[in-house]
Amino acid sequence: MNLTNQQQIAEIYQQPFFQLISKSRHIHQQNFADDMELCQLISVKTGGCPEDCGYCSQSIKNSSEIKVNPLLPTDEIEAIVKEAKANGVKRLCMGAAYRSPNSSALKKICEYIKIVKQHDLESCVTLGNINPQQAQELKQAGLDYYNHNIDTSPEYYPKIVTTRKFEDRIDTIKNVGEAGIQVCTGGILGMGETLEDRISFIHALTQLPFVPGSITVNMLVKIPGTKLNDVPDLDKLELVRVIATIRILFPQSRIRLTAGRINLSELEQSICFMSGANSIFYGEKLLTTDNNDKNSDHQLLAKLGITSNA
Ligand code: SAM
Ligand code: DTB
Ligand code: SF4
Repeated sequence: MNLTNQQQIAEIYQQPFFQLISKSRHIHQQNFADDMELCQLISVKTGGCPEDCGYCSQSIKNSSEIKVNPLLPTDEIEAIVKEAKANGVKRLCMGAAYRSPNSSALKKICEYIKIVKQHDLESCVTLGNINPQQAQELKQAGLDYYNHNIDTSPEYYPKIVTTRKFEDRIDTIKNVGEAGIQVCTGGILGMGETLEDRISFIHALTQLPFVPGSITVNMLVKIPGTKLNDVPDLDKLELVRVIATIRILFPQSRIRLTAGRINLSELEQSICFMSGANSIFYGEKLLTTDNNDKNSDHQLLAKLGITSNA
C-alpha cells in the first residue's frame, strides 16, 4: 500500500471499530508476543524552558507551579539507574526542559548515557532541538533512542506551539536518524484537535525520514497554569483508533501508551494493549506529573497474562 495517501489512512481509521481493532490485533500478533516494554522516565532538568508549548508545565510562558531543577548531579543518576535495573526496567528515558541543550549540558548528559549503558539498560534522551554534531556526540556516548515528538498535525501545530515550527521538529528527527540513533516520536491526543488532525498527525508519522522504532501516544495531561488546562476531554475510543491505526501502519514499532495512562481504567488500558500498545512508562512519576503506581501495573499485566520486558 502507498502510505503517502491521507485518504487511505482515513479509511483505516474510520472503519467500524471492531473491524479496526481486529485487524490491528491480527497484525500485532504477527509481529509481537503479548509482552510489555517497561521504560522509566526521569526529569534530569526541570522547568525554565523558553518554548511556549501550550500543554507543558515547564514552559516559562505558562504559570504552572512546579519544582524547578537544574541538571541533576551524576551520582544521583547512578542511584536512579541502579534502582531502575533492580526493578526490571528495560529503558531509561531522560527528559530535559530545553529548547536546545548547550555544549556543557550535552557533555553532562553524555556522562549520564554512559552510566545507563554501563548498567546494561537501553538509553533514551529528549532534549529539544539538536544539530548533526550534537547527535553525533550523543551517538558516541552510546545513546540508543532520541525522543522528539511531532505532537500533532502540521496544520494544528501552530495553535499549540509558536516558538518553533513543525519543520524544526522534522529537522532534529533527521539529524537523529542520520547519526544512527533510533527515533522515538509521537504526539499528544486531546488537545482540541479535530479528527482530520489526528489522521494528518498519523500521516505525518508515515512521512518521517526514518521509521520510528518507538512511537509514543500521549493523552493530554491537563496541568493548571497551562493554556490547554480547560480543553474538553477526548473520547477514549479515539485514543484506541489512533493506536490501532498506528499498529497497522507500523507493524514493527513499539507503541508506548504514555502520558495520561493514569486517567484510564484497567479496561481502557487493556483495549489499548489489545489494539497494539506494548510499551509503558513504569514508575510513579512522569516529568512533573504522576504516573500509575508500580503495583497496580504489575497486577494488571498479571491479570492480562502479559509478560514484561521482552
Ligand atoms: N523539551 C523537550 C522537547 O519538548 O522536545 C523534551 C521534553 S518534553 C516535556 C517531551 C514531550 O512530552 C513533549 O514533546 C510532549 O509531547 C510531551 N508532553 C509534555 N507535557 C505534556 C502533557 N501535559 N501531556 C501530555 N504530554 C506532554
Ligand atoms: C513522551 O512522549 N511523553 C513523555 C516523554 N515523551 C518525555 C513526557 C510526558 C510528560 C507528561 C507531563 C508531565 O509529567 O509534565
Ligand atoms: Fe520546553 Fe519541551 Fe515543555 Fe515545550 S514540551 S515547553 S520544549 S520542556
